[in-house]
Amino acid sequence: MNISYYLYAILLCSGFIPSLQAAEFCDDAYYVDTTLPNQARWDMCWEHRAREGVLLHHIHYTPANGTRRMVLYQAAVAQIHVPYDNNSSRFHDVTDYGLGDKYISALKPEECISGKLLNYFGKNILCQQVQPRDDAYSVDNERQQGDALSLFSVSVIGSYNYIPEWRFFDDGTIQPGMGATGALQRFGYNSLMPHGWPLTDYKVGIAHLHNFFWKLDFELGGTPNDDAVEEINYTQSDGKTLRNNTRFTTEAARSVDPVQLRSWRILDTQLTNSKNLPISYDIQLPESGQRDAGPSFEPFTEHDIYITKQKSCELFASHNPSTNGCAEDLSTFANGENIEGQDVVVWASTTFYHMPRAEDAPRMDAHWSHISLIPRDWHDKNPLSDSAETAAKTSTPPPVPPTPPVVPVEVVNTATFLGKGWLYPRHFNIPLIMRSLQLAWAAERFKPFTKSP
Ligand SMILES: [Ca+2]
Ligand SMILES: [Ca+2]
Ligand SMILES: [Ca+2]
Ligand SMILES: [Cu+2]
Repeated sequence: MNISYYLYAILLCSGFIPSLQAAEFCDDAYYVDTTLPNQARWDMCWEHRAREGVLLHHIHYTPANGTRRMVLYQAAVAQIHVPYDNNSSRFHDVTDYGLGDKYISALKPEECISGKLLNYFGKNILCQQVQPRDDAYSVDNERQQGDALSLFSVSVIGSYNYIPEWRFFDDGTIQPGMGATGALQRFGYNSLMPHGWPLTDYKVGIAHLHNFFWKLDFELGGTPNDDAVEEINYTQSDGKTLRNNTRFTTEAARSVDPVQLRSWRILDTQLTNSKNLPISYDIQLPESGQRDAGPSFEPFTEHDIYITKQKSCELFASHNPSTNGCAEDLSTFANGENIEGQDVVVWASTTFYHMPRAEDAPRMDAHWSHISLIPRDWHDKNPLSDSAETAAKTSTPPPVPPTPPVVPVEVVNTATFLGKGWLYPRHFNIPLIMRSLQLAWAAERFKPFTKSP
């Protein structure tokens, strides 16, 4: 043992040198370990694959001053499906080309400002950055800046540059995203006008969908066989909104429902926070304004989210290698198997409908699609706030707002308008009436209340 080792050991014991946590699940070169400015920490391993491009595994989150727990065992892009409106091409970019190997770009330092480039066999393919993510919260005079760890790569497939990005927020939120930029891929003559948009004389940009799929193999708390998935719907009755959670016992294929405010969550049936509520993650598909339920020969497009029992050969949402009897796509992965006490996988998707426009040339803007994974009861309270429970602040109610001036409402004969096809008398100042009601309600609500002895 030489003298420098002694010196290092003394410094380490005395706390002068931070102890570097060695990667448990991969070589140090493929280990990402980031502590964000407010002390929340994310650590995980990454791997390069020809089809998925960069795949992440053993994803752990440690809240500021909290417990380190695994969230996802593995997470990857599972397909980019691009059917064109004139049915001329229906690309399955991840399986039929790939996000990795020759399709993954070498990133330059200027593409990864203030970040760190991670390399795979001498090629810098992944950018690791810490980025501000706007306010974590802003209450009274207290403002907390939020930050996120971002990991992105770039893959060039045809004329498109895809940017798979994973953002890990300091509050535990995970936002898988996909940017699409580069240039338009397909054009046609004027006869294709119904399937696209005129760009120049005799040239029509053909419209298409980008269906993005992710395979999310959650493993909450590092235990795979005790995670369960619920669907949450809300129904309305007499002005009241009622919540209804339904737990899946078998594999499921489900779709967004904006009317029922539908979302899903994965929860651990054993681990709870200090309030005895199961630790969980909400799964939200908020960009549901565009959907693709394609032709019958693409049954995997029928639904937006699939819950399946983990199978190592089920890798891609479509064009999955069906050798050795493996199923071909999501519609057959979800074949009714029991998922109670099993290792479950969530396949989530979102769609971007791309109608070309003049602005798409000569350089197409990066259009982004996201899904959101948000902690629910993972913590005991907002992990970024040191404030005591908020109850204390409600002891002093805010001042009662001044009574709004009375504005005469002009009543007109509805029949006049009904005759012209109007459904309500438009001379009513609806916003003003709403505002008056709102103020009256607020005045009532914030009256100091007295507790009965
Ligand atoms: Ca678990
Ligand atoms: Ca199955
Ligand atoms: Ca799992
Ligand atoms: Cu496009």
